[in-house]
Amino acid sequence: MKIKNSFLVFIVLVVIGILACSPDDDGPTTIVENDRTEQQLEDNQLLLEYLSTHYYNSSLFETPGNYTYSDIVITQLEQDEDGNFESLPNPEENTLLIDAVGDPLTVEFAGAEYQYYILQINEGGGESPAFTDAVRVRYEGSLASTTGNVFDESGEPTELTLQGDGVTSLGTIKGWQLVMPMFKTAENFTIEDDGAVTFNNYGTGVMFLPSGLGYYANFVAGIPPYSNLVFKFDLLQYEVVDHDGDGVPSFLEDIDNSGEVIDDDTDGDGLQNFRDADDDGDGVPTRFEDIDGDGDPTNDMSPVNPDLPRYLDPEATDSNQD
Ligand SMILES: [Ca+2]
Ligand SMILES: [Ca+2]
Ligand SMILES: [Ca+2]
Ligand SMILES: [Ca+2]
Repeated sequence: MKIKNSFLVFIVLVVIGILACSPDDDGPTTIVENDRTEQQLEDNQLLLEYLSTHYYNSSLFETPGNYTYSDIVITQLEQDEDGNFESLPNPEENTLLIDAVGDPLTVEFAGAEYQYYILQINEGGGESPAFTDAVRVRYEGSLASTTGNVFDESGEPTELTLQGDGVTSLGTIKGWQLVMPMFKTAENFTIEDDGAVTFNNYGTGVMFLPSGLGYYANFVAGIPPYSNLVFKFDLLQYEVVDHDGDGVPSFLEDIDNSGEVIDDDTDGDGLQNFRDADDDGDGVPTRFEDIDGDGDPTNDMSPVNPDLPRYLDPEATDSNQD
C-alpha cells in the first residue's frame, strides 16, 4: 500500500506542520531538497553498482511456467576478506542484473533527466495500461542497497491508481507510472472451484528506480530519504480511469503528450483537464459536447476550428442536451 499512500501521508504531515505553527514557533521544519540533477548522478552511480553486484536466478525462467514475482530471487555477489566482490556463481543458472536489464531507460521529470532500469521476465499476454489508469498487481518493494530491506509487500493482488486525483491521493510514485505501461496484463484468468482466481500469462518483472522516480527527499516508513528502490511485480489487470467522469479517459487528457496530466489546462482555470469536467471553459460540460452521442467527446470536431474537438474549443458551444 505504500506506493499508493505515501504522498497522502506527506501532505497530511505538511498540513499538520502548518496548522501547528503559531507565531512564536520557529515554524515548521522545512525539508531542503537536494538538486535533482546532482542527486540523480549519484543515484545512477549507485544503481549501476547495485546492478553490477547482484544477480538473479535466470535459468528458472527458461522453462515455461506461470511464474510470479516471488520466484525472482536477487542475490548479492559474495565478497572476499578485502570486500572485493567475487565472480558470478553458477553462470549457467544465474545472470548478473547489469547483463539482463539492457540499456538504461531515460525520462525527463521534475527538471532532471533520469535513468532507470527494468528486468522483463514476462511481457504478459493482455493489454498495457496507460500511466493514468488503475492496475491490479502483486509486488514487493525493497531498497536497492546491500541490506536490500523489504519495506512493502502486497501479498494478495492489490489495486493501485497510477495517477491520483490530486485531492485524496497523488497516485503512485513516478516510476510506476513509467514502468506499468511497458508491460501487459494477464492474457486471461481462471476461477477455481473454491473461488480462487488464477491469472495466466501476465506481465512479470523488476524495476530499479533512482530516488527521484521514487520518494526522493520524503520521509516514508522504512525508506530513508534519497533511497533507490527495487520493485518486483506481477501486472494482472487494469482499468481505464476517467478522473473527472467527462467521457474522456484521463490518458487522453494529456493534450501535449508529455507523459503528465498535471501540465494540461486548456481553459487556464487552474483545474487540469483530467480533473475538469468543462475543459474549454465554455459553460458546456465536456460530456455534453459529444454531439454524435457515441459516448466519446474526442471525435466531435469543431465547425469553427476543424483541428479541435468541440470540447477543447470555447468557440464551439453546441450541446447534446439541446
Ligand atoms: Ca481547466
Ligand atoms: Ca476533462
Ligand atoms: Ca462523439
Ligand atoms: Ca466547446
